[in-house]
Amino acid sequence: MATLARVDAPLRDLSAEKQQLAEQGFCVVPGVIDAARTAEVLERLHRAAQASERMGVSTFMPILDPNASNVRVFYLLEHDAVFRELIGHPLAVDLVQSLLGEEFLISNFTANIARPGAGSMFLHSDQSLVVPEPWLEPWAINIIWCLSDVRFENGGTLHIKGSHRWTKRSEIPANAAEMLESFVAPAGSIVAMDGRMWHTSGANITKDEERPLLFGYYTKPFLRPQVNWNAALSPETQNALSEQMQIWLGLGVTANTGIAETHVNRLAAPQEDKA
Ligand SMILES: O=C(O)CCC(=O)C(=O)O
Repeated sequence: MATLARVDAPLRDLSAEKQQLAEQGFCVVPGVIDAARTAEVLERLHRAAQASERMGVSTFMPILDPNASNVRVFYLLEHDAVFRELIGHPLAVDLVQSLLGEEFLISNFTANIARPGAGSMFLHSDQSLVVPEPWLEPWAINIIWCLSDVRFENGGTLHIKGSHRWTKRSEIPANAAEMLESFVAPAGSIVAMDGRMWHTSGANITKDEERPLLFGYYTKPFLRPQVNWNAALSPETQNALSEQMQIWLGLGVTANTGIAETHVNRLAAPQEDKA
């Protein structure tokens, strides 16, 4: 197996991007991984898609996509170490914490490869999938890894500017579909998107361009993750994770109750001040 080239850009000052994320609900950070690493991650994604089919986990999800030109890959964290690195990438975590605060959980990590002929899914916000309205604050964020250039023609994620301010379904305008526009980002970028932003996948109208995106989904720690990582990750994978990653995945006995972790640690600590 080829070794992974660790040539990520060093952590940078993202003040402007964080401000844009807070105010406008999204930001694009180009050059997070270089071309060689992007190509390697993409190759591993294709291998994961094939492995998924071999294991009987279909990459076509009729409840999400209109046809099989969208290739969905679930359980990325189990498939390959490279995805375990990306989900905890310091730059991604920096953006997540800027929106959600220091404590968060990794709720999901999946891929959507939109191949030529892929069509749009339904309009949604990811926060609305895990929290009932009203949506008053950002409790979720997507970190989207762009493994190709992303633009309207190849199915770039369509989003509605300002929609992260909609607090209820009744605020979605009747002409919402006309308000959609595509993210534009070069390969190797991260697009960070507030979980309240309404969006959908674009249609890939190119002849031969694939649009592979990875969706890292992070939430406030009091929300139940979309994936039960205790069930989805093998014991080998779980044991290989850092302590920090185990906490972010809610794998400990206290699962997703961050504050309770502190209490448990206190109870387990020496009790000399009790005398
Ligand atoms: O593939 C995309 O551009 C968007 C996918 C998405 O929003 C989803 O799967 O929930």
